[in-house]
Amino acid sequence: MNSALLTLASLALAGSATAQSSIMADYKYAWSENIGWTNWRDANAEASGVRLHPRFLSGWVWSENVGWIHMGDGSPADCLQYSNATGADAGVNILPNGDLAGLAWGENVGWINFGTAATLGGLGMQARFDSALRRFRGYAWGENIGWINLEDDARSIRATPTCLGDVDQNGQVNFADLNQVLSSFNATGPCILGDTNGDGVTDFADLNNVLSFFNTTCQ
Ligand SMILES: [Ca+2]
Ligand SMILES: [Ca+2]
Ligand SMILES: [Ca+2]
Repeated sequence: MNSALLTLASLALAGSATAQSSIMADYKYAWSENIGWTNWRDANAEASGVRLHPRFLSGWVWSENVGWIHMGDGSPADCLQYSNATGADAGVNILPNGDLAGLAWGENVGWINFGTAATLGGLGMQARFDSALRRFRGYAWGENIGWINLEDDARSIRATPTCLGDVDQNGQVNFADLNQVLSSFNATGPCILGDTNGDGVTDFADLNNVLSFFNTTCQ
């Protein structure tokens, strides 16, 4: 194989490892009463499907009936969570208790609200991520499409375990990630590369994330 081809092949491999959907192949569909099935994994051959970050989601959901739904661009303006104050910084966040919050954008159906705790929290049916079961639950609401059901046990959306130590998101936890944590150790504030859990500080919790996932190949 000539070197140009080899370079292309390794670039393609690196690309797929960098941004692969974290939704499980057997648990990738959710149902909406008005738009039918939505697929959370397969956008762009899984490279652009929904991805779970410690405190937010990113990627694209495909609906056969209404097209693309964008969960967020993976880069909140403050590096911590989407503000949802402007369309450019909109997306779905994960709150500390697992409840989802914020807005997804459907190219043909407008805003979809994942922050349903105020409406459905009393019933325990708010849209949320159950980190023990690794599955989404509850209901999201779109003004134009009604409910999206994440609660159906037969057809649930589940995520592979998050590889928290992969600071540079290249699909491997290795010395490069360890180095990022050590070189930003004790730094506080947004946009710190070594902050693996997105809590605004690089500390022992982040070091522990790298060490406990060390040499792991991530999803
Ligand atoms: Ca952004
Ligand atoms: Ca890495
Ligand atoms: Ca941290």
